[in-house]
Amino acid sequence: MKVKVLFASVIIALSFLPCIAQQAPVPYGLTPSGRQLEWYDREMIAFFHFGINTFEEYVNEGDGKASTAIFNPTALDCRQWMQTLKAAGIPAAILTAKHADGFCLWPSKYTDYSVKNATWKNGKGDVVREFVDACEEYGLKAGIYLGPHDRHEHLSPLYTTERYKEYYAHQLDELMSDYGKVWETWWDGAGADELTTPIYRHWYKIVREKQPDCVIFGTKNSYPFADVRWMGNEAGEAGDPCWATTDSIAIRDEAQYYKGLNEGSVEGNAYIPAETDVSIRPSWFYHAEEDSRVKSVHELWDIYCTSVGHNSVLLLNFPPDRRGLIHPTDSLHAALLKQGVDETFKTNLLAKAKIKATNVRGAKFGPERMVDGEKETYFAGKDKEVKADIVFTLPEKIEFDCLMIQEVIELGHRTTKWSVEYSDDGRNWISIPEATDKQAIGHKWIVRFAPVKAKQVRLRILDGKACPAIHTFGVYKQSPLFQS
Ligand code: IPT
Repeated sequence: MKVKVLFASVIIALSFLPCIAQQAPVPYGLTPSGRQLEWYDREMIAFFHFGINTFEEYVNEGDGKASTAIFNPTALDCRQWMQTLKAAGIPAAILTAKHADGFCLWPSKYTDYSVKNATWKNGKGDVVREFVDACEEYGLKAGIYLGPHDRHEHLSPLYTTERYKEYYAHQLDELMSDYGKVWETWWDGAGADELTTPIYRHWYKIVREKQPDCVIFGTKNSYPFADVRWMGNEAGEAGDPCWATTDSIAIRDEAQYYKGLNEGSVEGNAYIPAETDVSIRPSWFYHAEEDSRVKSVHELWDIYCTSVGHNSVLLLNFPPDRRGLIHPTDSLHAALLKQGVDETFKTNLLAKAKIKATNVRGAKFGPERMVDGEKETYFAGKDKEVKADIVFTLPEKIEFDCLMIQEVIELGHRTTKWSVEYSDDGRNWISIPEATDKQAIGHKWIVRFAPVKAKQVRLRILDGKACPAIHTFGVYKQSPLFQS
């Protein structure tokens, strides 16, 4: 009798096994919030540095003394900005509503240092309004930069940090209340060291109350409230690795501080992915003398690969000129970047391969899920088995010079070491130096290398903290637009 019961329970247990194998892996460690998932999905965001500096001679950090009268764009058209972004496939944008000079692009009730006293539209204009309206018309997500550092306010003999805290809070309230949905706000750390974490806490509450979905870019003293972090330089080069997880960023040692921002930390105690801010021109604000120094399509592709392709989001600055328009060279290069990216990733050369893998969780998570181009499917290994080898065999030799891999970020950073190799006979494997012993994957990792011809490609997941969960893996041929 006892034996029969035992037998029956074994049968029942066994019949459950395939179900268990078909269950998704449980998340490992820290995972992204809904706001961070939405932010990752944008991949690129446009930055618009526009303000009173635009109307001065080669100024990027105004002293707060320039006369409001000089603000006078002759043909401001935010719809033209959005047309540039549409052609560049950029789904979100952030405007400098107030940069460090303190000049406000909207008619704030709390200062006279604004468009209210500009020559433009006889003081009746509101650039923030035109910006958010254009974003809405073109289906883009609007974001607002309200510079914490304010040189104009500092000029007042009555200035105190406490007064400024209230002044800024009122302005933040105006922007978070009166301009519709705000998808991101940007707390620049430049010049803002006197503004303490308790001050940011006060401001943070306003953002969270008025705009629950608003992503906060935070740095230095605002870091405790950050959804996304600064990535440590303004050259477009996120680290390799670039973990979404980081340790606290106390500035004990400068080199460690920048490295921490740039690379994150695999064992970090907070999930705060890196945002890559860089200008399409040498400066943040427009200067006609830089019309011939707009980053080339090839340079933009380099930046794309070390930002979007380094588990980061690219915040690319397009400074409007004195007319209030984006210069045609900037628009053209951004559109060509999109065209090249689309061409490059249009065809995953592994899509038609025969695939064999070790460590397959079950049919629902088979390795072919990495090349099916579907949003929801992915390859996963068995619980506790962190390694996997996946071999792709093509009917013919293919030539490729680029690879792209994506983890299922909802399940946390899992893989910590991976390599890609190729072969013609499945026995002798040749490594690709640029793709050997890589570390982070995250949302998207891109590697470029000299062209390779092969019939077989092997993805080796060599180490990790939990079984692999890989959404996409592909090899590609870079668009001719990116040949330098
Ligand atoms: C730098 C700030 O120190 C940093 O906190 C962040 O705000 C960053 O700017 C944004 O680019 S200062 C800059 C002159 C490197």
